[in-house]
Amino acid sequence: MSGQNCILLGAPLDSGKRRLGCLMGPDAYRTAGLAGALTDLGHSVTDRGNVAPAPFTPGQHPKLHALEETIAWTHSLAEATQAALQDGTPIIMGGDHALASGTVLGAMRHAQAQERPLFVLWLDAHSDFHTPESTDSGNLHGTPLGYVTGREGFDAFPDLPYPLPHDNIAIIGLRSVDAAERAALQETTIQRVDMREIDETGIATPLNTFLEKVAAANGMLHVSLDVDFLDPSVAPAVGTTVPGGATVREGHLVMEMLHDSGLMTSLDLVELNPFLDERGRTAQLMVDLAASAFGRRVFDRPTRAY
Ligand code: 5AB
Ligand code: MN
Ligand code: MN
Ligand code: MN
Repeated sequence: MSGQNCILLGAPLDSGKRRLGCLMGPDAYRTAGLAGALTDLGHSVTDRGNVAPAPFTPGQHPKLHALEETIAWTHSLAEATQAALQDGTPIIMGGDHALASGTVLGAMRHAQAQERPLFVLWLDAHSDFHTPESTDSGNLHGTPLGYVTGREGFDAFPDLPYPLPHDNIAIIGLRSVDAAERAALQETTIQRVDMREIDETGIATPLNTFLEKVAAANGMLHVSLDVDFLDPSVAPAVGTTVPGGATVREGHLVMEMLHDSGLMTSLDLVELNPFLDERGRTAQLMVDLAASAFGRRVFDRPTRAY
């Protein structure tokens, strides 16, 4: 597979939590050479610049941080993602993970118009399955999977075209799940892959299980890569560090397998906080991982048929 039409969208959204810095993410990816890495692999790349939130009036909510702003971003990012999917493969340069409420919504609308099911692969230390009621922190970057699956309490957000089916979701890299999220997740068929399972079976086994399901359904696949999926020793530029994360090679293997599968139709790069980085190393690692997802490899090998 070569010659995809990669569409870069900057999403300098910083409203999903209180610590600032993710708004610098899009420019860090540009500085680290994301576009050049993709053109070197034979893809065409268009940077559509940064998306802006829809107009909003900030309010005061007793618990939720920046609710109105996050909803405004959800509207604009859904539209930008859906439009980009009509022209190629969107790569959303975040921004914190609250942006995925918008990007997944846009991908759901696009998939529905194509009469294809949408699948979501969530690479993250956290499950991001809270509702506005269940979150203790009030930080909406912990809620996007709750929103897109149609959990209660998101009435002020854009209406979903349909709730994303639990069967269409895998979360890989889990090691920090709040009690309320765990209770809710255990009632679902979401494929939940924690670090222990990765230690015991390797990361390829559960990923193959999921990719086989996507392929069998002729699905579209949105991938949401949170920096904290990776171990903080190799990816320090993130506000929510959790030890015991994926290694550099586990990250690359996931991306290489995604490339070989030919299934990925859109990609979020989220939670990079360049203010916390060390000489750009996290931004560079994220660019290198994206390159693996678009075909960078040491040697060609026979690709597995899904
Ligand atoms: B991230 C926590 N569960 O709700 C919460 O980084 C963390 O997008 C959420 O995965 C982390 O605040 C959100 C404690
Ligand atoms: Mn996340
Ligand atoms: Mn996370
Ligand atoms: Mn975070």
